[in-house]
Amino acid sequence: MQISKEQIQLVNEKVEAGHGTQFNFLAQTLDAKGVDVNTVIKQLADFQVAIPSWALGAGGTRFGRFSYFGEPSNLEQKINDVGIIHSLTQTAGAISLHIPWDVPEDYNAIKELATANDLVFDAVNSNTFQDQKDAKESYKYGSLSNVNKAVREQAVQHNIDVVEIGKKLGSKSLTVWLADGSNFPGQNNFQTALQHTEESLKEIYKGLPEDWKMFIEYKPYEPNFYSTVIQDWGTSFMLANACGDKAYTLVDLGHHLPNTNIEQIVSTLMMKGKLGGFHFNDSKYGDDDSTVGSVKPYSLFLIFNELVYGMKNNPQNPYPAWMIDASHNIKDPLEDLIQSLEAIQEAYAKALLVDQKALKEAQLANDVVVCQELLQEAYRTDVRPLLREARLKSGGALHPITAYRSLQVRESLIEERGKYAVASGL
Ligand code: RM4
Ligand code: MN
Ligand code: MN
Repeated sequence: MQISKEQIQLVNEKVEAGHGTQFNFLAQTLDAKGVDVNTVIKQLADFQVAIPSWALGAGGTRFGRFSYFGEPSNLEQKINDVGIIHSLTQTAGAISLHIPWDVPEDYNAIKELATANDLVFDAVNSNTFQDQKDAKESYKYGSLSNVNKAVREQAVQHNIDVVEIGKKLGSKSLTVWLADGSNFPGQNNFQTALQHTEESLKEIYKGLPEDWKMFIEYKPYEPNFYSTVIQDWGTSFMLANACGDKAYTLVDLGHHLPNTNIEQIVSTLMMKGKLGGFHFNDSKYGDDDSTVGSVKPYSLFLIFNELVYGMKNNPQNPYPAWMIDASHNIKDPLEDLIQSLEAIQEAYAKALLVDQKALKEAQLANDVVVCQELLQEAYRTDVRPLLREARLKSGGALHPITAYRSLQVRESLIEERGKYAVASGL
């Protein structure tokens, strides 16, 4: 199923008048404060976030999985799902593939389908955390860090194969997330594991095309219970530096221990020109549990404040690759992704409203109270009319969730694909 511009227009017409009043009021208020509203709207419209091919089905836990029905069971259908989200939000203009979950069969057909859905291919992700059916070696005791050279070589080769797949699709980056670590004290020699990982990453790096980037993701726990080889941003940063200029750290919001100051990590990495990729999600306890901004929206805003600062002041840092990395246990994945996109745009818009000049002055004067006032002034602004205006201008829906429901998207997908179609992935 595809959603046409006309369908969206019809749904928008019903609520357009109300939007106009709200938008004009906000635009006047911001204008009086010296905000260039048109520039903010353009920045919002330009901000595109990739959707991972593995987030379109219901997620689960080791205890169970509850389908939302009509899930996409092949890559074509996954691209269609992202196309639906993009047509409603105009914010999800890219898809990120996980290999081997989503290896294209017919590359030209897949590329054409993506173009028809107004999508490009973002980073390709390798998978050395699961054993594949005909694989010679097992990753049970690690992949790039394994004590066994043959296992490391297989894992390196897999990453190089993933790059080859990405090249055919027009991707320009490889994301490496390693599950490597140990389950019991004494199981691994930490130094050997890190040494092997560095050597393996350097081998992969050698196979990276000139105009590509390699993103190294970190995570403190899971699936191993005792130690993780790339446990934190410092380890990732160190490995990226060891590899070279095309290697970067990737920050996934769900990959931090409680109370970690993620905004400070973002700031440091951007200053050093090493923040390459970014995975959005929110969490209370663990990894990729919740909708972006659903638990800690103020933290998300503070993180965006640093991202906005870095994008303006750190030309040494490339424009980061944005992706949602979330799992949807009980919600319709498409609705959840739409909510996440809204939260991302909201935090971004609020960060764009921070009066950076006044903030700097207050910081130099050590006026702590004014510093906080300035951040909270921006945070407390209801920016949703700006988001709606940006969507309206780009041909998206004023209210994507309402439109999704009134167009009966899930019902059509169930009809098309059958109730029990299941998506590949985790
Ligand atoms: C990991 C990590 C990676 C993702 C896998 C599926 O926790 O966030 O980015 O590829 O999950
Ligand atoms: Mn991630
Ligand atoms: Mn994760």
